[in-house]
Amino acid sequence: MSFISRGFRGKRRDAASSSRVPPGQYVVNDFPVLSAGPTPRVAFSEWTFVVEGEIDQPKKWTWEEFRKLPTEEVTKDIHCVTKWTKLDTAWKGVSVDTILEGVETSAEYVMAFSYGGYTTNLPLEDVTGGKAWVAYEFDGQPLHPEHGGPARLLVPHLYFWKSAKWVRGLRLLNKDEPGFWESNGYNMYGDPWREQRYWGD
Ligand SMILES: Nc1nc2c(c(=O)[nH]1)N[C@H]1C(S)=C(S)[C@@H](COP(=O)(O)O)O[C@H]1N2
Ligand SMILES: [Mo]
Repeated sequence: MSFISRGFRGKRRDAASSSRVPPGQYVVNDFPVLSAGPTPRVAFSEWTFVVEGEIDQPKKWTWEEFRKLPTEEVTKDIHCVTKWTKLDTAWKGVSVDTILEGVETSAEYVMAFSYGGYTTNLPLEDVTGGKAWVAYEFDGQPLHPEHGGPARLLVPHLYFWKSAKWVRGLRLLNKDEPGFWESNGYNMYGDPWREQRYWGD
């Protein structure tokens, strides 16, 4: 009997989590590191974050100024295009809504750009409305450099390559342009629920 009930519990757990796991993904418990190049080491004293492009007055924060912005704590599932999904990741950071507060722009897209040269493109709609953060803590600790510290973009509803590590700013654009991976075969949008992994998906 105990064998049967154990099996039953196992299936129920799978069913509960599979509704959170996009097609083609599997759940991992560790936190893999995926970087296209070496980890840039950015000193807090040198770090700045900027909003530029289609904006009258670019906005810029030092680390000290940025840390004074209102923060949010969020717990989200993340999905990498290499097929791992990590459930319930806990972050603290600044909502992109806060960063863009008061900004008037005709732009419909953003290019996130990073220390080290990485870029990734997103519709403005996908980084506003409570969908994206510039995160600087993971699991209650300062974000480790390998995972993007001092700060990274967090856009959990899209594949994780959109969550630019070591993010340095957002460029507001009228026209969608491919970022680093999007120029190298990855999908321009990257919705994990529609398996938009590569060009043509
Ligand atoms: N600057 C930068 N950001 C990046 C990447 C990168 O190579 N450079 N890789 C992306 C990819 S493909 C993934 S899956 C995640 C990996 O984040 P992690 O190393 O914290 O797991 O970061 C994304 N952000
Ligand atoms: Mo990835």
